[in-house]
Amino acid sequence: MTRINKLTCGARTLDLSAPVVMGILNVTPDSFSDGGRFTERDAALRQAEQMLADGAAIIDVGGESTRPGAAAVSEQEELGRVVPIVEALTTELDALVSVDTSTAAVIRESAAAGAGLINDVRALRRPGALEAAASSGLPVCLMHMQGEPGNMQNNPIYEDVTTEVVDFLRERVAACEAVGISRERLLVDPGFGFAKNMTHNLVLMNEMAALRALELPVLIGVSRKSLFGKVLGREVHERLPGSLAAAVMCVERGAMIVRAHDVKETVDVVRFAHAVRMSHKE
Ligand code: 9MG
Repeated sequence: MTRINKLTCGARTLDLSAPVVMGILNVTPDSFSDGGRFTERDAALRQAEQMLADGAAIIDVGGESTRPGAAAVSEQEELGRVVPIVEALTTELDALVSVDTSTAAVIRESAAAGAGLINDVRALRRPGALEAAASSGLPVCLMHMQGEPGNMQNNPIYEDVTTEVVDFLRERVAACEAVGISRERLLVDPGFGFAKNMTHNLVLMNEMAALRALELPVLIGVSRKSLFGKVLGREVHERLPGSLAAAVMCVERGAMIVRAHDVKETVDVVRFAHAVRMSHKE
């Protein structure tokens, strides 16, 4: 199997010779304490600066909440939230920015503003998204999800969750290749917490090494997810230990990018898990 060690992300390069952490920067109205675009921009810059100092290799900017039941956002609103922040992070912090979006116009305008990666929880299934991603020239992370964030937790059903996730991702990789997005530009993500109950998430995590069959870098997101509420009975603010344990298990099973809120702690556990994986008898 050929391992991809470097990803060209627009003007920047992402080194994937060891696993890295992607810091989460939500720019939804409830993400910062007070309103007003100037304050939001400033707060976003400060938060991103801290995540970079803590060791994040990528900052993932999202303007549409993907939580179950979250309100839909218009294209104009998403553009207004995301694009100025992408521009600020790339020009003022020289950051490698990924954009968490499914919207064709946001993909296009974020790429023009300097984004380096598209992170799509809908795996480019919205109208125009495949074509927008193709013409952006950027790498794309394709995530597995059944349904939409609004209805995805309404009794998701799988016969074999891992096989179905791998088959879905294989089909989306083929759809990308059909519009000219080469495999060198693709990453895959099993979509923990998206249309999966507690057992689906646990089984998928245990069997995650099956994604290696796709021969593409794997990104995962587990940070503070409701899985830790279900398995451990923890509230959102108490989920760091569970999130770190899951990050380690995913790196052991081959994940190369870990999406996280708590960057400093996640960088440490990812580095340690990688050191163990790479160790050999002298
Ligand atoms: C935006 N977003 C929220 N959770 C995510 C996850 O698990 N993976 C990816 N790629 N994006 C996510």
